[in-house]
Amino acid sequence: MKRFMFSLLMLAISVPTMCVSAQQKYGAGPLEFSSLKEWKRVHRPAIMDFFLNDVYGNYPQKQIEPRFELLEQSDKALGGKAVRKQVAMHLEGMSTPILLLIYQPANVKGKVPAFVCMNFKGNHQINIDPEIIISANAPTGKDLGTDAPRGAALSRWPLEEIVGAGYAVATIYRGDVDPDFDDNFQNGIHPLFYRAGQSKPDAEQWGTIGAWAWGLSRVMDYLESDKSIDHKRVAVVGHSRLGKTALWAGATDERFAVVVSNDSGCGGAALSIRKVGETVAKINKSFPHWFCDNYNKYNDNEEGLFVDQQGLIALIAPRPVYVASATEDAWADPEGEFLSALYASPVYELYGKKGLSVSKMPQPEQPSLDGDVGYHIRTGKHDITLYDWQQYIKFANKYFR
Ligand code: GTR
Repeated sequence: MKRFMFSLLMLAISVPTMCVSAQQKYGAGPLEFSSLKEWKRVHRPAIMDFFLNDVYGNYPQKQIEPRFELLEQSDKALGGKAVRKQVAMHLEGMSTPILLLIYQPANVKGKVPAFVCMNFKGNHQINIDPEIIISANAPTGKDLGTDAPRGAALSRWPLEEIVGAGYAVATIYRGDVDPDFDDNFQNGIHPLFYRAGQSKPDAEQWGTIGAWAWGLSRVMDYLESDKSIDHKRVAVVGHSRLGKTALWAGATDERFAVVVSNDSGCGGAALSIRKVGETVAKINKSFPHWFCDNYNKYNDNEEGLFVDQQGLIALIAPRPVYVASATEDAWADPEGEFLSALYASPVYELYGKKGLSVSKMPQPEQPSLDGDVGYHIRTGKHDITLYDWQQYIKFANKYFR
């Protein structure tokens, strides 16, 4: 009897520490736990559930597998330095395919690693290459686009540098997966997954960021099928809203071996609790389609968040993650981005990895590349530049070369 009472007592003591009730919160501080086992068994699932149910929304249960059609291939791209491939990813029920554009180093033996990165305005804006097929969904404007002519985003896509470093670049246009405006989820991929009678996602179902992340996973499906690419050495990179997307894709799809967030800000790497620059209420007002409806619970209520965005970074552990900021990007709260990386670091250490190697925000152009959590702040505006890419290549090289 005594023994029974003792066991009951032990149970009463141990249970509250081992399961996380809805009232308990991790908040916005460092994520420190006593063991890897506890992280994996208790905290990681609780944090994942929170991001699924209350932030980006759950992915649908229904599986749709794309059919891949190679539309075009040339080994004379980028002045002969690259092989270009263009693949249509057809989804049953969608009238237009997701167009995948790949540049990979020419004349190499063996499989190459890759950066997967979604683009803002259509594949044709990443380079002046006249062979890039323009998506039916892309904003082309008059004469191939006042809005996004060929090469409009050239500075964001230093292809020669990336391909020259031995990497493939694989990109899709966000609008091929889901348009970036509030259309009540009538266009894009959401309707493909509705149950009979459903006309928009439920409060805990995915918004547009979730859909974009799903699209990045379909790119990974393609890469797994391409024998010239090493699908075990794939980094997912994204800038700004697509940086939020890269983090979410990295958290939910463990096939991405390295994850990079460039100036991802609110709803990305930045801690929400600080309310510096963009806030949860502001982002939900301007972009009501990005997150799931439940995320509105945290408008002007950041204290109510079960865990802050450091939890998102921790979900990527033990895979290497890199967070980057820019000095003139106050809207994205550089310090909040840095602190998330720092506060997720203890989880990396539980895996025997090295977290961020600095505990104070570094000076501009002083990248912190030693740890498995990397960080830099660059001088300048909200953008993704050659300097940013050079750090991502160095960081990826640590794992892929
Ligand atoms: C801004 C938005 C940010 C960021 C940015 C972008 O308007 O407030 O969250 O995502 O757009 O994607 O460039």
